[in-house]
Amino acid sequence: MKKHDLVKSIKAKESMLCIGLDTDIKRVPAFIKNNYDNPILEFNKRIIESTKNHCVAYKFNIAFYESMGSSGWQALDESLNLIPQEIFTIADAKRGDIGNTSMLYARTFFETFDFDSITVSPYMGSDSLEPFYGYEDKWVIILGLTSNKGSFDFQMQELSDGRKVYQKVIERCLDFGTSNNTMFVVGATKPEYIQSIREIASDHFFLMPGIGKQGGSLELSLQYGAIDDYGLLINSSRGIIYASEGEDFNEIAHSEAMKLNRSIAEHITY
Ligand code: NUP
Repeated sequence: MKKHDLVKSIKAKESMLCIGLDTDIKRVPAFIKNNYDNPILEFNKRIIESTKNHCVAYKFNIAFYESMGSSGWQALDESLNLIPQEIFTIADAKRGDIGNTSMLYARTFFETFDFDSITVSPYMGSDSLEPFYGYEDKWVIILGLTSNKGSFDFQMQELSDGRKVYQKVIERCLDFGTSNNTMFVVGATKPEYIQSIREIASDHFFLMPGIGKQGGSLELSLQYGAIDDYGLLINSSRGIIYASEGEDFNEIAHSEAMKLNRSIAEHITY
């Protein structure tokens, strides 16, 4: 997908919402688990059907699928095929390895599965990221400053020149791609640092997880992160897909998505 198509879709739908399909078999309602061959697929099918008009992206956290073995991979493949073309898709796989192995990760998520983007870990450096850039209209989403508390262990460490590790990483990663094919993961749990990332990556999209269960601030994240072309995909996974664990889970997911869109629109002009 091209950047202007993503921006157009945000404007048309008045939504920056990315719904996380972190579909955990343990949280799939019993009536689905007991009645369908592939409950993960059926759960996703209902969530996608009820929310597709109210979000601009779906993020599949790959761990939830690979943990299920072959039925998980099948659910991933078939769920992906249910997503309308104009919705941006993310393989949240957090990959990265020596070049020839990264090439296979890229092939997995860009060819075997036709995702628009993949999340990658920059820890192994330039040659581990380059293979992901070999695809037209595909995006590389680099872990910038993550939402978890462990981000203080390495990402927040100060270097001898006064910069933090995450700042150096993001700055260096600007050399690998452009704002037309690169995004950064920036956690909504650390809004006070978002401004410093905007100073480095002024027109890149940020994929922003961490609102809801992780306690991130939607308001401050939008205040510091949003730009003229929006520049943000706000992710919510559990807060939408598990808002109800009853038979109405898809209807409640629909209303939670609408609610989140309204909360975002209080701070954004489309
Ligand atoms: O820094 C990150 N934080 C984070 O939560 C990077 C991520 N990719 N994620 C993912 O976003 C996490 O793995 C999960 O899939 C989603 C957040 O889910 P939730 O807290 O909205 O349920």
